Amino acid sequence: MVSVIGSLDFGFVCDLELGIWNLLNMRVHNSDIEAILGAVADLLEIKGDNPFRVRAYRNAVRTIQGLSQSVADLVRQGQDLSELPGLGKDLAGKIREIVETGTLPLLAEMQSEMSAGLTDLLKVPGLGPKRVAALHRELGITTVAELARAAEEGRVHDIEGFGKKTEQRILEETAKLQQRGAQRLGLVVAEQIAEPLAAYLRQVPGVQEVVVAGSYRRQKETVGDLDILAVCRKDNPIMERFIGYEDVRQVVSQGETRSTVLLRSGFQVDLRVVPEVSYGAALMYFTGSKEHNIAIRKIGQAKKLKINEYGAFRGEKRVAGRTEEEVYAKLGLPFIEPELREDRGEIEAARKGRLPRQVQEQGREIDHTNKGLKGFTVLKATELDILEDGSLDLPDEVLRELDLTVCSVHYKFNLSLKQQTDRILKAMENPHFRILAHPTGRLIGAREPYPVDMEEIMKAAQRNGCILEVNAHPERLDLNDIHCKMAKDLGVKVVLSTDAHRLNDFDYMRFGIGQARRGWLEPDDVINTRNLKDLRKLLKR
Ligand code: DGT
Ligand code: CA
Ligand code: CA
Repeated sequence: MVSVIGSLDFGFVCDLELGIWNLLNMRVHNSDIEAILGAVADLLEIKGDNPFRVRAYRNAVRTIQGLSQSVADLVRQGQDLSELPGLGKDLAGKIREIVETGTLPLLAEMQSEMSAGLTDLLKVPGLGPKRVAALHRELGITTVAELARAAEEGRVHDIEGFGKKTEQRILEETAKLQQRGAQRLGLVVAEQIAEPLAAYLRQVPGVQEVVVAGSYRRQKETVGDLDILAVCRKDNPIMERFIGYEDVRQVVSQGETRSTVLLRSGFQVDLRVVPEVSYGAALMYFTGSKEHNIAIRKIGQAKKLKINEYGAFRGEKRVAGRTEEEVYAKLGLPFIEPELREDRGEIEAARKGRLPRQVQEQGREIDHTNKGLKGFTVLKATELDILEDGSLDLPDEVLRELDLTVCSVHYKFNLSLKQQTDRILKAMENPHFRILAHPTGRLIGAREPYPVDMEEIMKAAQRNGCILEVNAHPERLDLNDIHCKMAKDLGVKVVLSTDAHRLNDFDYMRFGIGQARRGWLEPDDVINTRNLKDLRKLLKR
């Protein structure tokens, strides 16, 4: 196991917080960098600058488009960008500047010198930089709208090299361009926008859950807009925080439970706030697809159930809505994975128990991978919700195939101490229960731990051979130091885990180690220290 000696000094902690703040709030996406470099190339070309210089910028854009990683992450990791194909020292420095400041002074200079709308003119099919330059010089045109008007008024065909045919084409193409409006985003860019925004919203105090629904959750190949769902009370400040997000350019509409904004890129994001009782129904509704929803509602009608984003209703009475599983179950269906929800036969398959077995599929893939690995083994694991009644949210026949389960309370934090404790104790009786994740559910500075009798839980863990997590994420640190000590005293083993949602998060391990050391734990108390054979023994119940 890694051991950490000494402590972090204050300056470092501050830097780190700034770093996280940057990451969440002012992230520069690859698409931003591409847009800036592309705009420079366009303007240089319109100006008639050195063609080699123009090409260098175009090549840089292509290089970034081909990256699967975020350039901002690479810079943060200290990677020398000039090692990337097609990037010289000069361009690498400019990209760094964009990552660090969000802008490029060179572009601003050129724009003030030339006019920003000129780059949009290049989007008109048939117009290259030379023609754009001529339109600008002869007619002072700087935007697509101005060009459309000039073509309408017949002022374009007189310019040398244009003619009536070209003018007619410009008229048609500018009309199309103005209609088409915003573009759909690919999954990589959508993810670069969605995940930091969701993480930012999760930090708002009192927010229990934030999910990006819509076509993004269905993993459709392109995404028209983001549909974010948050669970919290109506009086929560989340809407204020949403419209205050650094990347927001324009607030299209703002309400108590629903707001829409445009980001700097012009991309639209909808946020809806729903109460816990409607969470599953709302998630289903806003995940879509629309076609799937319509088919689902029809099945509901046949069973005299009204299904909408607030729940499944029999008459006035809400009979389901808290989880998606619950709503599907009311319709006599098993849970249908979001990726399948396109009304392409998935409902029929669900009814007949013929949905693709995606958990098992992954298991087979892991078996296959392990055959090709030496000295390294991938374990099969999953995180499970502990439902309100203490059951786990996957059936036993799936759980049986796994090496490891991580079980956690993700909703209904407001039960009484006895109810919450009983819920977890009941879950631990399931023979497939292995690890209790972030056992108190606290988010430091944002959410209090839910009331729970930790001593009872630990005693049950000891009896049943369950393991407690020390979640190393700096917002959680759960178990905390005092609870680590308690686990040791009661003979309960712990596991350190980072709750990593991205590669860099693995570095959080050091904070978990810090808490474990503060709780007097030794290597023997922590199952991460075991070799595979001993680990497997510990994971058996
Ligand atoms: P997109 O944004 O074009 O990539 O696709 P979606 O599926 O994210 O669609 P969007 O953003 O218009 O709406 C989000 C979800 O809301 C959609 O998947 C299903 C639901 N929804 C929207 N409009 C309707 C509707 O008219 N009827 C029903 N049943 N559901 C709708
Ligand atoms: Ca959408
Ligand atoms: Ca939408």
